[in-house]
Amino acid sequence: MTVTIAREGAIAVVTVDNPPVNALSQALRQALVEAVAELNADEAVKAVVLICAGRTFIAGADVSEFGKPPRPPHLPDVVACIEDAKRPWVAAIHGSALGGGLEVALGCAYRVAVASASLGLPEVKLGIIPGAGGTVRLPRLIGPAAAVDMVTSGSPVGAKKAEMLGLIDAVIDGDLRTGAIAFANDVAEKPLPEPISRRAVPAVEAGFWESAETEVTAKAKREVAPLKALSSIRNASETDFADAMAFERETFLELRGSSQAAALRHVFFAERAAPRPPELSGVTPRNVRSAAVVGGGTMGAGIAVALRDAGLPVVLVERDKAAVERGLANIRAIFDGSVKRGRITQEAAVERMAGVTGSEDYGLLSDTDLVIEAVFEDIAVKRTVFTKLSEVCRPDAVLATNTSYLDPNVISGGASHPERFLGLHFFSPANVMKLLEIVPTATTAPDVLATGFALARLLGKIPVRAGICDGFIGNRILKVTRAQAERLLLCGATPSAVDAAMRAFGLPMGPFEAQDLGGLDIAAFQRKAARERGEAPFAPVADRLCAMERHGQKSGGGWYDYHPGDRTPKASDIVAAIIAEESAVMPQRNWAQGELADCIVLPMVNEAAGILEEGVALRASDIDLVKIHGYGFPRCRGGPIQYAKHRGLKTVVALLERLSVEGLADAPCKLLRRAAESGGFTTVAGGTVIGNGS
Ligand code: 3H9
Repeated sequence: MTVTIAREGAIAVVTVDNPPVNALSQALRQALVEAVAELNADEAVKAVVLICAGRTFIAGADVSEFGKPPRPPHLPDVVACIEDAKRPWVAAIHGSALGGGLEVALGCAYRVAVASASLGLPEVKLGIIPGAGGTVRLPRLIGPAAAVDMVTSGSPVGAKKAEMLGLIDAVIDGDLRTGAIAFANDVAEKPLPEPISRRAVPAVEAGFWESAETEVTAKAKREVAPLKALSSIRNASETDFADAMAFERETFLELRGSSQAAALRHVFFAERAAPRPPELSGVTPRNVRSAAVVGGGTMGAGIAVALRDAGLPVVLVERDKAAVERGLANIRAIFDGSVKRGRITQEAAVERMAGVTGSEDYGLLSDTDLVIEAVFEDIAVKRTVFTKLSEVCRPDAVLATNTSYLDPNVISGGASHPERFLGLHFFSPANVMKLLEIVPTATTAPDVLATGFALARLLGKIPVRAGICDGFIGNRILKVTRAQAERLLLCGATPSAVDAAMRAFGLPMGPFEAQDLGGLDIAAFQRKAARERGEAPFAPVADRLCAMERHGQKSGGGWYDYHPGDRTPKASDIVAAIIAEESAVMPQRNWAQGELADCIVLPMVNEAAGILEEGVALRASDIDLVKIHGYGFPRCRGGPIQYAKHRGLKTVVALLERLSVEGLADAPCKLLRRAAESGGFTTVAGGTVIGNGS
């Protein structure tokens, strides 16, 4: 870390260089205080430019320090020191000025930025609120309404919008350093603006805070920080600066130690680690400049859109002309939907569609870098596709299957150059869902595996490596969730009670509502295949519903009844009668919501540990990412393993043992027991080991 001071005539340029993102470590805070003192003492300096080296302005507090006791100088004091400096400081912003970075900029007398810069207070995404004046200075500068928007959403704004809001004083065209120095020379001659801390907060209309609270509560789901941020802004509007700062700091410190903040920090670092697994460091991925998708159904079309959104030209191959037309129509419909939702412009949709070539001719793939198969989940059909691809594609082209349940080793068997084959399991809708399970086969070459991760980065997805087993990581845990949900029905719970318990836990939908939405037939198909393999999947009620063709919303009924044209689930007498018959021999009981959630979530944890034990996942945090990004596990609980750590691994093991004695769950697996004994799961490059991990 370095902070250097250079002179450009009467302007001092303070350059922060603390890679990778100039985070405000203790050393940087200290160096900034020293720079202020040095420049205060220099009568030749008329103004100061604060600028950063590398890819961004200060991106915030150093999140890795949050688990430790705060060390002085504390950031609010650093910001105050800059605000009280004898000469005006000008923050010169490129990249992102986030969190503590923006708070430092708010301490400066002026802020200028290049057009591509973004500015924001994303603290709520980490389960905290700004802790260095963000909720106190921002409403004084841009008014409470805009401040509430920025702080409670955590979303950054671009430089143009920041200028409109009054958050920055100028957008700099051309070189930032030169422009900022010119700006500083100019303002050095003018009277100083009043420091933000001494300004009053503009008044709000009657009822503003109440309606903001309703809105923020609805959006925050179960996260605590957004509402706390709102209270802090409101407090800052109703008390003086010093009291408001004290209130903000107290709230910040309280949240910093909360379990939600710990969980969200865990997710933050897991998401950043996922795209670059240590076991692939030094492996160069193959180039992917063109792509093709075989199969234009829902998944194939979504994948094609994801590839186009990332700028790759795409060929869509289908078996005949009519299927090609249907596939292209599916793709067009997704782009049209994106235009309607305001995600892209009409022109962008036209341009992206123009980059898709539909054909039934595999010959078009002779020079394609990456082909993703997304045809019907039938092993024979998929094998035929790969035989054809083996004939036409370059030997170094990467070939991938999007299977969600079949064994990629079997799918690829017989394809030529099996080292270029792997599974890429997208989640529906593939252009929206962030998760990508990357499944190497026994023969996948390291650079092909690395290509899967590079593709994920290109598509903006969260990649997780998964080993081969029924359902990989995500769907394997989903099977346990569903089986547990049915077990509960046989012991006195109703579908609506189970769904309500899981919503209360933080899932967007309960397991029965979710099955009715997605359709019960796919899981029935998988159970049939499992039975053919000699397994005995547990789904007594679902099997009977499927036998009656109650496949969910699409067939007018599943776990619930639906009135035509209405998706509101209604308790079903038919389902209740089946449950009563199936549960005749089981002891019935009254369930509290928390017990219902435990009975589903703790077996998920156990399955996750089993997945680690078998090496199907390499890192506990990977499983957390799978459940958060593919299955709606609440982010503020950090994923199943992080949640288990929060509950205490010993407690989890004890509860699972009790459930297993009652016949309500499997006994805890060996790895989970060992983790409970040794204090946690920890990860080393290449795999998970047991130890005193965090
Ligand atoms: C805060 O400021 C609280 C204050 O209000 C109060 C204080 C009193 N700390 O994302 P990338 C690492 S809360 C530590 O891949 P990009 C990251 O782990 C903070 N490390 O880069 C990764 O490490 P590695 C509010 C951080 O170019 C590397 O940097 N600020 C931090 O795609 C590259 O990260 C935020 O929440 C950090 N704050 O995107 C900003 N940030 O190379 C969070 C990043 O070892 N950061 N790292 O894997 C971001 O949004 C993005 O990193 C950013 C760059 C947009 C800046």
